[in-house]
Amino acid sequence: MMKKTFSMVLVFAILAVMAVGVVPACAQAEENVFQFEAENTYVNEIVGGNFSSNPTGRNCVVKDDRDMGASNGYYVGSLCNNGATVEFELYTTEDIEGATLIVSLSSNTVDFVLDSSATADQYYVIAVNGEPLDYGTIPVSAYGEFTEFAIEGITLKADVEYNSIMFYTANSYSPTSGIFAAAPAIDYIQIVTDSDAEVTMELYEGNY
Ligand SMILES: [Ca+2]
Repeated sequence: MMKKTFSMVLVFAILAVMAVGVVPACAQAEENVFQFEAENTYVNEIVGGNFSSNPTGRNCVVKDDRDMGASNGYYVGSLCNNGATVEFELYTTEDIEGATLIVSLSSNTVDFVLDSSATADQYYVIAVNGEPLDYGTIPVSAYGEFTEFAIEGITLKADVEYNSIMFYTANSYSPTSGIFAAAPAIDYIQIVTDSDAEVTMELYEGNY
């Protein structure tokens, strides 16, 4: 009898410890969202492309006067030229792993299906710290509403000069006269993380 009681006490004790141990895991991890506008990046060296033109630098910062729903009223577009690059320079107070990168994209030229495969006609690079992301495909439509696409498994580092989130036009796809590459219009990016890190961006003033 004595032995049985002791066993039951032991079982309850173990259950109690398990219950206490389970509480923090059940608590919903809080997600922090950091949003950065493309129009606030360093745009001065962009050599873009739109219908038979090559807008450069701040001319690639476009006012959303066609009601595409751009955050902050502006986006970076006219990137249809092989080599056109938009780079977000991010800082984080702590290393971050397993974050989600949200990209808000549309097109201010024609419809595209951007593809992360290097052999695809519409090969378009989105890279974090120089590593191209395997995002599959992203469709964008001409003057369509800006739409968010999520890419998982992002790592950012605290002890670097800055973290580079780079958009790079890596093709010479020509679906119609006057268009010589597939590329999106970029509204903003978000970093979504359950860590306590603070993420900021190098802001460039006076682009619009
Ligand atoms: Ca924007």
